Amino acid sequence: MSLHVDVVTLFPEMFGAITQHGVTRRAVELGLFDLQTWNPRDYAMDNYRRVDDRPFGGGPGMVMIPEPLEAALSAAKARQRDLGVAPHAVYLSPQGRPLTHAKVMELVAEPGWVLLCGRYEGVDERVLEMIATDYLSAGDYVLTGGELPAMMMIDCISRLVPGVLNNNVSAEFETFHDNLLEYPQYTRPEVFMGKKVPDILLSGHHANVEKWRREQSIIRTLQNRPELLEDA
Ligand code: 9D3
Repeated sequence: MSLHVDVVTLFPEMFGAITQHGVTRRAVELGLFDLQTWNPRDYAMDNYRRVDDRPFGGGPGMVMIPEPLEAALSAAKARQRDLGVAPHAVYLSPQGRPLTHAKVMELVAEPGWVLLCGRYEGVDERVLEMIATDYLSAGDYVLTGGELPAMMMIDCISRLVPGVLNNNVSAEFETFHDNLLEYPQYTRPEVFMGKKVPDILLSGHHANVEKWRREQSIIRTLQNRPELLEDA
């Protein structure tokens, strides 16, 4: 299993943040996931390489014009088809549904997607009607574009691809399904600046350790995310 991601973006260099670092970089090196970017600017029609224009009807800011976007998206979809993937196009937008763990599980079942990152005030609606099959948001706060949400999405999906992480992720699915936050972690030294590791973790009593961790998870969830317990 390997994941094919094509990203349409005016800022392709930003994606080095995931392809050049850490677990995601290793996944690329192992051939477990590949990422290609397509810049609408390279498909601009005029001498100024223009990709934006003023919105019809007035209003602040600029809108991404349809022609270069459509051309970049078609190139991205063509690569997906060449790889034998039925293209599935996601527009990252504050108007989309917020990305959740459940949605990530749905997405990781797909062999690939095309991600469209908007800039300026947004994208000409006609391109979205023609191409976008899904609209996803990173949450209810305002960013300057879709690139960081796209990278968040790629990051959290790629770590679920078998072989990307060394440990067994299926166990991890279950803990998230419990709707509980994680328990606190400690490592050496046993005493750091006068602060000691909880005795129970040094006791070697596995059942007590498990009980303590579960209690800590519940306490943290009650304190920081009580709404998770209502869902459970
Ligand atoms: C006139 C209102 N516009 C500015 C406040 C709307 C607007 C346009 C473009 C707001 C944000 C953006 C750029 N954001 C994204 O492209 C984006 C985003 C986000 O801002 N928050 C959470 N998830 C996402 S996914 C894409």
